[in-house]
Amino acid sequence: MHHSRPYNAEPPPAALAGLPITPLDTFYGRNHGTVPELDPATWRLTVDGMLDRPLTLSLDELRATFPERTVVATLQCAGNRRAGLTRVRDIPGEDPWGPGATSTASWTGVRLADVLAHAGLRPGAAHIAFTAPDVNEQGGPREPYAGSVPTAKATSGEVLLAWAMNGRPLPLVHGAPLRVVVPGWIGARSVKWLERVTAQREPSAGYFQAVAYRVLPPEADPGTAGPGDGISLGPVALNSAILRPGDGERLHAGPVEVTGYAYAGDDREVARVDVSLDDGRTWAQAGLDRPDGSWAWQHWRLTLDLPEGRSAITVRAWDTTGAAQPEHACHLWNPKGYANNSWDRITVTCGA
Ligand code: MTE
Ligand code: MO
Repeated sequence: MHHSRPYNAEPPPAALAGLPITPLDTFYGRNHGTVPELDPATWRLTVDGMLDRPLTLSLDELRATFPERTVVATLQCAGNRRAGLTRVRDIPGEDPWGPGATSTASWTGVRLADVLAHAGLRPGAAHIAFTAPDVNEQGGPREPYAGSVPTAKATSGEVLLAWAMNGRPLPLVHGAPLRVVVPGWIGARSVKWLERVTAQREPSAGYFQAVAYRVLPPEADPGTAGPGDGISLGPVALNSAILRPGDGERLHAGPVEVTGYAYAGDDREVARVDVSLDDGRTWAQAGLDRPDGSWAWQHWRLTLDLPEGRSAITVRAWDTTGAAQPEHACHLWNPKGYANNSWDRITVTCGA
């Protein structure tokens, strides 16, 4: 748990280990304001902007009008593994999340593509913006949560407006009655408690699109950053982490199974995962789960013969474009602490 107000909760790494689908009571929670309690009976979704036929839909109408789809997708916060950046240099005002700001669920809803096609997207509508009623309480303006994705992503088949998670009604903290799920993109774009979808020329002007969730240059002061500063984050960077054993754990020398996840965002997939016992001079290839569709993390495992004393265990992944993770967090440090995808490293101590 990072905070109860707003509610921000990170599962311990071991709770995520080995499970392709994260149980609902384990899935991480990331909120910038107070969870709003919307009444599903009076709630309506407004679809407006550059459309031929703007829509207002109840949840029943949405479900009756469009075919139901289920997608298994990982959500990953851009602040996942920020703690590794904080160890390089302090990041005031942002929580030091470990490797558990990511989880995977099977999401059921309708395709945003189908809703937009029904509403008749007009030429020039290059971005689809999402708006929710919860108000930011974590620095920056006190304004409702908003974000957007380019229309090319919004109209790809994998982007859902979801009302169910792991076959159960969407829990309130995860966005009931309806949330956006943007597979392969940073979690911030998967807007919860969705009230409005707007087709527009420009990206959302909301704080979490225009100012936050952007990679500022190291010397920038995040307190004075303005709209459009830095690099906007979209697709998730290739990443991997060790989930078991735990960092600092005491074990018996001999064979020990090491497991974790690897995840390549958007249209890339994880191609290989390697583990090193000598800080990256030599590597052994881990066994990798087959992908469950292309929107979910893959778990990996390798049995290592650990000697007595201290061992450092390092992991890195490669993706299907041949790119590998960068070695050190110091090369990635940025003032808001986003997108740390450097090699993950733990140390364990083995007794006889
Ligand atoms: N949607 C709203 N309305 N308000 C929020 O604070 N947080 C975003 C996104 N959607 C947020 C939101 C962020 S930063 C992430 S990482 C994901 O939701 C987290 O989703 P989860 O809490 O279901 O894990
Ligand atoms: Mo996030």
